[in-house]
Amino acid sequence: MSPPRLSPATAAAAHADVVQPRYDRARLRPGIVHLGLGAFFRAHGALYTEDVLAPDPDPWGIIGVSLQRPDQRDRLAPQGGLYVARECEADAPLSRIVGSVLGVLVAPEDPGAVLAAMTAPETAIVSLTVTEKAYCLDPATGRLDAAHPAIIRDLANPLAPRTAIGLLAAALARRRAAGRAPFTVLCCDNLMGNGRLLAGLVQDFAALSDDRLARWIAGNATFPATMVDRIVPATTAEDIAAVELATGLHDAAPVLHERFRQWVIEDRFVGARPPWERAGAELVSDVAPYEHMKLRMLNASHSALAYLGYLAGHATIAEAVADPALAGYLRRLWAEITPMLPALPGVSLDGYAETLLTRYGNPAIRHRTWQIAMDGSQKLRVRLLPTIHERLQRGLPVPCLALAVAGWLRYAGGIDERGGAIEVRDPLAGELRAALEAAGAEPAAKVRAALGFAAIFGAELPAEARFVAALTDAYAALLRLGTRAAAQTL
Ligand code: CS2
Repeated sequence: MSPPRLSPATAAAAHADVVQPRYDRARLRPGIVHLGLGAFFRAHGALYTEDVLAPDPDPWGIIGVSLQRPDQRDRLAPQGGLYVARECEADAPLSRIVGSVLGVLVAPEDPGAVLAAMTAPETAIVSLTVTEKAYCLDPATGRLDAAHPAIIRDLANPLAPRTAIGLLAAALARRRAAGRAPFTVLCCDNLMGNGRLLAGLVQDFAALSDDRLARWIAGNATFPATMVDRIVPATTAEDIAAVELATGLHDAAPVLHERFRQWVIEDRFVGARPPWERAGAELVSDVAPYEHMKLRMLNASHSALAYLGYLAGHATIAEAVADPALAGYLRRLWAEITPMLPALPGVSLDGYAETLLTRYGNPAIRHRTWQIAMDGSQKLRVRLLPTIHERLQRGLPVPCLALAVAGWLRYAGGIDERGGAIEVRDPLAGELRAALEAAGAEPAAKVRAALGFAAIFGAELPAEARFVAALTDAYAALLRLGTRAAAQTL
């Protein structure tokens, strides 16, 4: 017989070692609206919040918003918003039932309901994890891409916006019209200077229809920067079965995550906020050095391992770092990155790198290289290219960084080392592949074709002969030697 579905009525029947919410869910008030209710937020922000919810009436329940599809709502609604978060560590796996998400709205189905939730007087924070491409950013300027089709659509439909930027601007406009204070906008995506970046995008959007609104947002709302970290692979059917076995309940939307977590938040809120520091969040005045460290060490090496690991035939990050050729490369890659990072008092970058190796090697976390390889056109310029730029400015070589970019280039071509097709997921996948095919077989021509994508590489790096040469060498080595040998040689 299959076990009962997780819901408020069945939660108490979970196995005795499953951690239950320690507060009265009926007394939670929704103070946070979260845009982009994916696995990451449910295993990170929602858990920090879960950890600080008090037994008394608590104003920090969360309304989740899906910006595209109804799937997440369809899975969570029959469970009354409850889901299992399972910490996957070989020594002591731990399952808990999470109650901080009170409900899920689907923006394309009912944008009015989303705007109403964002405009409600009790909503003090709107947080976001919507992935890099959802910011509709013009990479050349760091400002809004006003020609983006989704932005054009939202500008023409002010009552029914669908992008995160359009929703934020519309909700802030409503709050202003109602004489309410704005909310704090908490960007939790892997973008450098994410708070300031998002503030600019929302102001740009507002200015396209109402200059005074743009000024009001600039003067009244706050957009703290954050650095978020926890490894949370996409949930699979096997994960659902494992959680069922571990808890005795069927959950259609569990999340699996590592034990490690980090959340560094710029302490700049319009109004109240949950006492997240009680759960270990670091509230600081300057997040930038933490962002640099995390984006340029963790996310950069993740992307490098995703492309090179995939090409070398490794399905997961754990498999990739178990390959001595790639583990050795990883250490040399970090050795190119760390000298470019700002110092962080009390933090050893070598120690950070060692922790990353242990985290990546966790066999209980099946983080697919294919998953991390997604949207490379959006990720390279945040994770890898700034370090390359800075090293070249100081006259330093970039062989390992260039190999990571070459791995992306090989991957974007859509054919793996054994001639099999790669399912490339990227907003520029079609254009990139066409340009690479048209360039012919010569490495130098392929590199030239890729560097023609100014949205990825900008104008300066493609004009930098040392970068072009390093990338061409690395790409040629991948073709000539294969990925593992190229990673060992460079
Ligand atoms: C990963 C990140 O998918 C990716 O691109 O690099 O999601 C990474 O797992 C997180 O940023 C870790 O905090």
